[in-house]
Amino acid sequence: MELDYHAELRGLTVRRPQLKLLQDVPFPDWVADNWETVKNFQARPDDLLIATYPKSGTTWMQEIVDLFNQNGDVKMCKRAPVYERIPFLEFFPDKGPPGVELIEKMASPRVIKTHLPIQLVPKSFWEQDCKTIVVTRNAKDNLVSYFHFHLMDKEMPEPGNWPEFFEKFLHGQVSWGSWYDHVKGWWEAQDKHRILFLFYEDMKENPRREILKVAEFMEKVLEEDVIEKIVHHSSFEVMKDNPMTNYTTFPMNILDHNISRFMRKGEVGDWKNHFTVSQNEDFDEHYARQMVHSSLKFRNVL
Ligand code: PPS
Repeated sequence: MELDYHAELRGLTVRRPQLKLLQDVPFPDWVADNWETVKNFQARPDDLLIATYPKSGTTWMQEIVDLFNQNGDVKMCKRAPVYERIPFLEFFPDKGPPGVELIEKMASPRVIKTHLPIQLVPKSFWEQDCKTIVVTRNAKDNLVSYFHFHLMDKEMPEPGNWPEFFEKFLHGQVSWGSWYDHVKGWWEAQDKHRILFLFYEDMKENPRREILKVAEFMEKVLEEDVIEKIVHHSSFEVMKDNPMTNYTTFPMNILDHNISRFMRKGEVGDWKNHFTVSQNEDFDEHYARQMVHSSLKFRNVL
């Protein structure tokens, strides 16, 4: 699907952004430079937020939620690319409509994507008591996926090579900051806000079970055949071949699928193909220190 601004984006010489801090959290400059607009965003009570650390299953959840909202009508879910159907709150492309603008034009009930850590979510979401679905992914696979995404997405800061990116991720010197702070922040907010907290690994293990949790949270009662359809159409195999979910509609000079596909592998445990033995030891030690006081437990993905 060719959108008006795609042609303009295609004509651009793409510039990798710098990282800029917002309340000590690093962001691509296009988030930091537009912060007032995001901060002042006005949520509505029936807005549903999908909040994730980047590369932890956002697009997967976006498709599941849209399938629910369309009662499993696959054709309706192909009406536009996923990034138009469920816009990204803090996204400000060099050309084309910012996420906030797309959201403001949407009819309620709106579904909104964000990668913001809990402390930076615009306060109107909490004043309106909005619901949030949080998806998290084990740190090792999240890191590997994030590295590959940096390689292919020119809207992300220069990643450096794998060992360099590995160190930056560990120390939270990447866009949207520390994975540890992000997941712990959302975990701890569960007693304050209406949050459904899910794990990518659980979704892989038993998508139907996790999809039913989403249905309950969204207060959706659907026939069994619709649930089955949602499970099928949100599977990695189907989503990777669907142009409306696999980001191939986005201009290639920005998202270069020849370097790495957006729907890359969709697996649990891919970190083993990338971590050296010594990186793994360093990672485990660092992880234990970061997570020692948290009740948030990820499964060991061996
Ligand atoms: S983003 O850019 O932050 O919105 O990316 P996000 O969607 O959070 O993460 C992309 C990774 O999720 C994988 N993915 C899936 N895995 C399993 N099933 C489904 N349906 C699915 N959809 C997307 C995608 O392949 C990326 O992970 P990697 O490990 O890189 O393959």
